[in-house]
Parts: sequence; structure tokens; C-alpha cells
Amino acid sequence: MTVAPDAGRSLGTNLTSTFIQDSTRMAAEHGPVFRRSLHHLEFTFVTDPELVAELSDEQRFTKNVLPNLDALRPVLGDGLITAHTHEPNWRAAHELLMPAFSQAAMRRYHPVMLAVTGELVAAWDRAAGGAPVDVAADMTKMTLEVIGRAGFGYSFGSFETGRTHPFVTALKECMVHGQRTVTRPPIVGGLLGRRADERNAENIAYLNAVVDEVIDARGREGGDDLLTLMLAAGTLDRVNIRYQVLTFLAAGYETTATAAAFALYYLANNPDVLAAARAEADAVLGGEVPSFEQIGKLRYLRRVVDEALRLWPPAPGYARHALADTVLGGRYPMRAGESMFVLLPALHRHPVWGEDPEAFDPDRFLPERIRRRPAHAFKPFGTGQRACIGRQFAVHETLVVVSTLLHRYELVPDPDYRLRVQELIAFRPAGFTLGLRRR
Ligand code: MNH
Repeated sequence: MTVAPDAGRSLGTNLTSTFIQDSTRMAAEHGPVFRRSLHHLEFTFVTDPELVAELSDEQRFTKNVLPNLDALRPVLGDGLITAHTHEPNWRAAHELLMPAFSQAAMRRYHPVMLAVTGELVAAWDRAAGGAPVDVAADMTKMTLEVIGRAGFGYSFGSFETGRTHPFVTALKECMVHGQRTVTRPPIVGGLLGRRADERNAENIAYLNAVVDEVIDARGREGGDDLLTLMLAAGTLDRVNIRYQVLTFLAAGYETTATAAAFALYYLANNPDVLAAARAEADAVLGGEVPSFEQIGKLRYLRRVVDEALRLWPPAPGYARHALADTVLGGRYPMRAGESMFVLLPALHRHPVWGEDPEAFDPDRFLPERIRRRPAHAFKPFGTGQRACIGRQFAVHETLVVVSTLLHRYELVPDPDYRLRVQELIAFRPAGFTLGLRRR
């Protein structure tokens, strides 16, 4: 195994860093397994589909809660993302919530997705013909509203006010704080570190108070959402339900917003793809907005979304650790508990993707081409029993919003814009805007 240069003097907050993008470039030289560290956070990256297939073997490996995820335990506790596979609440919540996230269950959330898309469209109608819109920011408003309402019947009023809801600010600060505590150089510790820890404690107390209030209200009034399901089942205690609520919020909106924003970016910048996707949307959509059944017919747009998830998987990767001493790929010894990190942007650009992995080509996801690739070459939602529970939810929502927008607007990219990808909680196309015209 090789060791690649570490992240050097970058701040290590992952706010301004390009750690993942740099590592992805290094994969060609240092892969398929290499070490790299971001201050005292050390990763062993894996970029090869065959090794990733092995890491997916649930008999030998399971999810590793890396230090940067573990740092979120004060906020997210043993909620689904930060729980260890052996913790009883992981299985209890997994079994309870899986049916609520099945493809069929999306029928229940579809009206919420349409309602919020309607609010986005109202905002974009006002913007049409005027100044360009900030796509990632508007997708974030959209996905936040959808998970708030579908999850807990809660609206953050994202399209009503200009300001960001303090709950969202607090949650984001907690996530960033979690990253920083494990990556900040020692020099940033000390007094500054203590102040940050205090602020973090205040944020957590505030988040908990808001969620407790929502839970209390739901106990009195009932509703038709994920929270009601958890309260009615009785298998999760109240503290864990609060962790799950925060987990869905933390996991459910930036990621989906990134997927939708990159899909729009590639559509707007690839005229042939745009024409094909729009022809499909025009043919499939009866009225202004898609019905639940129509979403399943958007086969080309689905490939566009997959291709966007390939190039910019919103979550940059996931970690797996060995359950017992083992050797990966017959070459890389791993002790029990030792983990490797699947570096998704590199896996998704591996030579199995062909000569020009940077080219945006939705036809890579035609069934016959999928069949010719190794099964584990595409893992934007992680793997096995610890894979993303919200996958159908995210894809359905992305198809609803993107098909509606394609059907309604001409998307006019800024000819001077060059894609710059920011590494925040999820990747973001920084500064990406679109001019809009009603069709
Ligand atoms: Mn999601 C786990 C990516 C949308 C809720 N998600 C994961 C993992 C990846 C991932 C990768 C595995 C992490 C790991 O192994 O450490 N998630 C995505 C992407 C999108 C996404 C790329 C959007 C696109 N996720 C969503 C949405 C929700 C959600 C939407 C909720 C509504 N995700 C989760 C939860 C888990 C998870 C919960 C943890 C599941 C488990 O371990 O049981």
C-alpha cells in the first residue's frame, strides 16, 4: 500500500478544503489502496470495484463509525447514521423504518414533494426573466422543507422568509463542529476550542428543545409522517426518537439538494442531454406537475440523476471495518476493527468506467452497459444493511423537482461559469446560477 501526501497546511475544517478532490486525483497514482491524513484523521482509501465488492461482504465487514461521524454522537446519539451495527437501537430503528422508506411508501410523500415543488416554482416564476437564481441554495430550501414536512409535519418556512431558520443554522454548526473537533490542528484548540465547545453545547440544547416540542405536539395531535410512526410503534424510546428526527434532518436534505443541483448543472450544460430529458418530461408529464406513477416513467432522467451521482456523489464515501483479522484482495492485511474508506469520486472514475470518466454520459446507465460493469463500481448510497435508508426518497424527490423545472423553464447557464466544487457537509457546485425563462 502506498502513502500519499497528507493535507499539509490546509485548515482542516473541510470548509475551504479540497481534501476529497485532491485525494481523488491522487488515486490514479497511489491507488487502489492508499493512506492519507487530514491532520490526525487518517484514512485508508479504497478505489477499486473488486476490493469494494469484498468490503461489502457482511460476513467479514461492517460499517465503521469513523471519528468524524463519532464526533456527532452528542447530537445524533445512536440514531441510524451514528449507531454501531451491534447496538440494539440500530436494528430496532432499521426494522421499524425500512418499510416507511420503500419505493411503495413514496406514494405517501409524493403530495408533500409536489406541494414544496409548487413553492419553489412560485419563487422561480418571480425570478424568471430577471436575475439568475442560486441553484444549490434553492434546492436546499426545497429538500429541507420536504424532509421537515414528510418527517415531522414541520415547516421551516424556507420559501417564506429570506432568513435561514435558526434550527438549520444550529444543526449545520453542530455538523461542522463535529468535523472540526477531529480535524482541527492542535493550535486551534485551547481557548478557541473551548468557546466552540460551549457554543456547540448551546446548539445541541436548542435543537433538542425544538425537537422535544415537535414530539410533544405530535403526541397530542397525531399526524401522518415518520415521527408519528415512531411514536406509535413503541419500540424506540423518546431519546432515540429525537436522535432519529435529527438524523433524518442531518442526512436528508444537503445530500438530496446536491444531487438535484448537479443534475441541473449537467442538464443546463449538455444541450443534447437537456433536449432528451425535456422531450421525455414533456411526453410523460400530463399536467404541470408529475403524478406518482409518472415519476417511474422518467427513465432517461433517472439515468441523468445516476450520472450526476456518479461524478459528484453527495456523500464522498463510507468506511467499513473488518470483523476479524483478514486480508483484503489477498494483499492488504487488516486487523479486526481496522477500517478502510471507500473513496466514491475515485471509485466512480475507475478505468471500468471507460476512457473518459469525466465525460457526462447518462447512457452509461443503460441496462446493458450496467451489466457489463462490476456490480460494485457505483455506490453513491453506501452498501448492504447500512446503506442509505433514504435512497428512494432522495431519488423520487430529485425526479419530481427536476422534471417539473425542465417542463416549465428554459435554463440559461452563465457562459463564464466554471464548475468549482466545494466540500461542505456534502459537495456543492459553488456559485452555480441559472437564468430562467418561462417556456
Ligand atoms: Mn443517506 C446512510 C448517501 C439521502 C438518511 N446515506 C447513507 C450512506 C450514504 C448516504 C453513502 C451510508 C453512510 C455510511 O455507510 O457511513 N443519502 C446519501 C445520498 C443521498 C442521501 C447520496 C441523497 C442523494 N439519506 C438521504 C435521505 C435520508 C437519508 C433523503 C432521509 C430521509 N442515509 C440516511 C440514513 C442513513 C444513511 C438514516 C443511515 C442508515 C443506516 O445505517 O441504517
